[in-house]
Amino acid sequence: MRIDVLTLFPGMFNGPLTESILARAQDRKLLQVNLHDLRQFGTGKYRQVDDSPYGGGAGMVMRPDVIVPAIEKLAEEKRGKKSNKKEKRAWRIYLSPRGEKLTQERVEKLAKKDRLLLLCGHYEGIDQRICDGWIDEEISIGDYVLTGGELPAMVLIDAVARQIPGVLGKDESAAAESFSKALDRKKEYPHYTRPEVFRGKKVPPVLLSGNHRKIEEWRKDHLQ
Ligand code: 4GT
Repeated sequence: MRIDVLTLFPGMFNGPLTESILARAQDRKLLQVNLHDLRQFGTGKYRQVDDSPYGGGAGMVMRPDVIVPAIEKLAEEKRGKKSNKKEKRAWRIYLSPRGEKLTQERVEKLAKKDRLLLLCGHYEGIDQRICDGWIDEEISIGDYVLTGGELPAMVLIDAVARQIPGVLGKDESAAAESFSKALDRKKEYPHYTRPEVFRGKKVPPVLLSGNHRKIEEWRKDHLQ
């Protein structure tokens, strides 16, 4: 899958994208994330991307004449540089607290797309005309307000990437499967690992017994 991100702060993505499973997914070409600095599309000497709101009020609003050409440049259908294969248009998402809630169901739908374009807002947000004409879906990661759409975009990338076949290793997939079944029931059994005794607190003995039927039973009885 190819994901293009439009943001004023591309540097924010480096942590999450360069560690662990997301780094490995990119190395293996299962996931390609392209970060684009919105500042490059800014207007005038100072590459301005935002302006004060019509009608007055606090804060700044990101300008449509900056954002829309950027979306058009990145999301359009085009022929690949090397092959002649036509790339499909990207599914364009604006991360916003007013969007539809990001659920596992929505994540699984998004994971089936070939390309995503994620637009991250800052300040007071973006001019409404951008949403009305050039965005396919507005998504929120929860009912709280953040300083920008970057963290929500990273959450979305992480959740979608782990649905791409091959991104999780065999053990990770097995663990993930039991976790997502547990998520369906909104329940999970308690997990324990070494050491057997930690500051006087023991691991439940049944888990050390090797009796898989009993372990299964214990786990069923301790869903929380
Ligand atoms: C929260 C969310 C989000 C923000 C969320 C535009 C300016 C939006 C700041 C941005 N806050 N974006 N996507 N809950 N803030 O998903």
